[in-house]
Amino acid sequence: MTPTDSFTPAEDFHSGYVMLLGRPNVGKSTLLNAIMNEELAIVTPKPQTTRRRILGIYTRPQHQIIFMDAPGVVKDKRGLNAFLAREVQRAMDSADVIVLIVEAFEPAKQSEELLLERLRKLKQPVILAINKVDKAAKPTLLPLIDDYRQRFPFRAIVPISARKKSGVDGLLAEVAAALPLGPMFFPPDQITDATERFLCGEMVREQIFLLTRQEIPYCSAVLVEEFKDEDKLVRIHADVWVEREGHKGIVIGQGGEMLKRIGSNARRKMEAFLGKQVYLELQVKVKENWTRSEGKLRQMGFE
Ligand SMILES: Nc1nc2c(ncn2[C@@H]2O[C@H](COP(=O)(O)OP(=O)(O)OP(=O)(O)O)[C@@H](O)[C@H]2O)c(=O)[nH]1
Ligand SMILES: [Mg+2]
Repeated sequence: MTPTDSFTPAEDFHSGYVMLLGRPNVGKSTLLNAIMNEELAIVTPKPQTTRRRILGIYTRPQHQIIFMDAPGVVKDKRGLNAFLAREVQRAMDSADVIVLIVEAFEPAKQSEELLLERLRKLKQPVILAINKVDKAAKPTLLPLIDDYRQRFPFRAIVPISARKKSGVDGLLAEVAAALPLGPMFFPPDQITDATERFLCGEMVREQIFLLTRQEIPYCSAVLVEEFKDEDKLVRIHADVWVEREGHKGIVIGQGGEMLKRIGSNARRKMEAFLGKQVYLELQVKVKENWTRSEGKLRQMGFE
């Protein structure tokens, strides 16, 4: 059944917030999308793609699982990274269950050990999802599972491939079994807390991540200034903020070529998502060193 079918919630309904936790690039957002069967969160090959936590609300007659996709955990805690760390902490604080995601083709690293140390201080059950098994050599998987089992009392360990959507049902079953009894927090047909406006801004940022290089993705932010749903058309104006004049030139590109590509790719995704024609206008603006200034970060909504 689909979540929009009407149903009567079970008497022993379970619900709760489940955080997807892990280093950057391990596949948290890919997993959220695989679970929801929707492209909710943007996914790119570059680390630190996700900046704000978004919810994926998975409702079935037995339970409502509210997944939180959050930024990856990084050591540096300055500027924009301080905001990312706060987003991680806020999600952790509100989680009933934590799913720690690691990569199957790498042995546990120092950075994971630091995460485990943090988790040892918490009371919530922790489930380990070993992701990207499609990329790992099979014989390495069992020793890796053993290694993690010895490091931490995981409630369950589930190998998955978020990209190939394998193992995801098994993970869902483990998560559902760890949920407390609880009410339906959101209407059954609501799948996220993110607005269309925010998601369209993310689609622009996704293209910046995919099409530009070096520091550009990390010093760019997209703010949707206008989102007008007219009869047959959605009119969207977004500002792309960068840190320096030089960055502005790169994002615009020769003869405006780069900005045109970013815009037309993002617009196509928006049209598929909104099911309507989109008129998209992008403007590139400079805010000197915004990723390093507390005041400017606040002005841009990174609080
Ligand atoms: N081979 C393989 N690649 C995967 C899998 N899951 C995710 N990826 C890839 O890993 C990269 C990062 O995926 P994301 O979902 O953006 O990772 P994330 O953990 O959300 O990253 P941040 O938001 O930067 O913290 C992308 O190129 C994905 O396509 C998987 O199961 N197998
Ligand atoms: Mg992500």
